[in-house]
Amino acid sequence: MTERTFIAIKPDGVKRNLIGRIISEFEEKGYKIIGLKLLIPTLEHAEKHYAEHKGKPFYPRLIKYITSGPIVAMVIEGKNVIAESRKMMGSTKPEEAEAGTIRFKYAINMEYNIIHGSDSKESAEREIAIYFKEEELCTNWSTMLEMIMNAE
Ligand code: IDP
Ligand code: MG
Repeated sequence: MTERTFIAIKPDGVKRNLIGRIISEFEEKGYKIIGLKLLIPTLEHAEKHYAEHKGKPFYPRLIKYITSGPIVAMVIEGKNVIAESRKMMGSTKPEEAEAGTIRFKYAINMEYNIIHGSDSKESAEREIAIYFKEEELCTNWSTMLEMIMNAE
C-alpha cells in the first residue's frame, strides 16, 4: 500500500553533514520525496511534534534538542514506507540498532539519534500536518513530467 510518512533529520544530523547520505538511503530504496524543507523548529513545532512525550523526564531536553538548530523535514511516499523507514532507522537506542541501520551507523546515543520517523499512519498524518501544508507537497509530479515529455 502506498503511504506517506514524516521523516526529519534532527539537528545533530544536519550539524554533522549527514543530510545527503540519509536522503540517498531513501532514494536508493525507491521512495519518492514529496515534501522537503530545512527549518529551525519553533517551540510550537516541537511541542506539537513530541506531545506524546510531555511529562517524561527527558521531555525538556528533547524540546531543547529539536529546537537547537535546523532540521530537514521530509514527506516520503512509497509502499509500506511507514514500517520500512522505521526499519531503516533502527532502534531508538543505537546500541540496540541492527547493523546497517541509520542509527547504528550514525547515532551518538539514545538522545542524539540523528533521525525521526513516524511510527504509525496516525502519527504520520499528524506530524506531516505540523510541518507542511497540503499544497506544499509535490504529488503526481512523475505523471506531469511524463505528460510534458510525451507532448514534445
Ligand atoms: P523514536 O524517535 O525512536 O520514535 P521515541 O521513544 O518516540 O523514539 O522518543 C522520541 C525521541 O526522544 C528519541 O528519538 C530521542 O531523541 C528522545 N528520547 C527517547 N527516550 C529517551 C531517553 O530515555 N532519554 C533521552 N532521550 C530520549
Ligand atoms: Mg517516536
